Amino acid sequence: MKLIIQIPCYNEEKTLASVLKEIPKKIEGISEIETMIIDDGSSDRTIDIAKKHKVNHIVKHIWNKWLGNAFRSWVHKALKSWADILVNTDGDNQYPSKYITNLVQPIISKQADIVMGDRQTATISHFSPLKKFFQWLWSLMVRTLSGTNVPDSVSWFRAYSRESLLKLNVTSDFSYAVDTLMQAGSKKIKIDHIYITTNKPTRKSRLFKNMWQHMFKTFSILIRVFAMYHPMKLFFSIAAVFWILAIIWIMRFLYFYITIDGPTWHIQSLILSWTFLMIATIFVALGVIWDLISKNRKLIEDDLYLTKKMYYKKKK
Ligand SMILES: Nc1nc2c(ncn2[C@@H]2O[C@H](COP(=O)(O)OP(=O)(O)OP(=O)(O)O)[C@@H](O)[C@H]2O)c(=O)[nH]1
Ligand SMILES: [Mg+2]
Repeated sequence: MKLIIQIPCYNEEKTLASVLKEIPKKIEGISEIETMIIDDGSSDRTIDIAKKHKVNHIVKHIWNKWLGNAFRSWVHKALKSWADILVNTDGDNQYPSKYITNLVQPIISKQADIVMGDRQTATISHFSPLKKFFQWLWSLMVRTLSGTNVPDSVSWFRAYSRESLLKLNVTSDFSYAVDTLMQAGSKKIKIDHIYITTNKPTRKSRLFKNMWQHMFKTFSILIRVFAMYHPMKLFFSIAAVFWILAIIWIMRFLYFYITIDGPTWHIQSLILSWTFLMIATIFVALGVIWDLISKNRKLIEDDLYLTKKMYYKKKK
């Protein structure tokens, strides 16, 4: 079995060497271990450091294309290089590389197709209580919407089987963290997790300026991907809210109509109720249309899976 350990790099000259040095040289059940970096338009010496440490695959984006696009590049390279397992870790040395050995075990033993490193965020001393709360809330939301049981949904420390890489089609540009989990849930790709600890922070996040930006960007991806795979659930839930509002206002109108005023007054309630009903109908229609589009997407993805299987097949 061949394992490729991939490190996305955006100006990581200071920490890349320490990540590379700690990567395990041998893992039971793995016959080959190779390393890969995706340099996403770095302006520092990231590439020189990678070359100095004999990284096997160096992919260079000449300008910064963000992590979602980088994901597509490294999956393509890994599949082309016959990787059976792909591991992702961070270039800032956030995740101790010693855990890679445990991370790949469920894939080697065919117990799972994706394995996540659970940082146990509630125990991280440098996280503020607010950050811990939001990390917990966020993971709960991702778990609920994706139908998975991942405890730490934004952990970048992950292992993927070749099969899962063939099935995942990331379309978000900014990040792949949520996209991959939502797809794994709806495509019934088995996810497992192991407990890990993290190293002390070496710098601030390059991906997000602050927690709010993180929440906003990833939430918009979450909703879009959820709509892609579960359009009926999303649009019918929104329609239900407007149905309830319509019912409340029509009841108000009827109450006054029957008990007090007769037909002349409270006509505004009737108009409001009618408006809510029309909005609800629009959302139902959107749900049906989006559902048809999503069915087509499923067929296209099935086709893509077979095409990728042929394209990335080992030549004898
Ligand atoms: N391809 C690519 N990688 C990036 C980009 N920005 C950051 N990275 C890399 O993605 C990994 C995660 O970025 P970090 O800045 O550590 O962000 P984070 O891990 O979410 O934040 P912390 O938890 O604070 O470390 C690192 O290896 C970065 O070098 C980018 O624009 N493109
Ligand atoms: Mg990091």
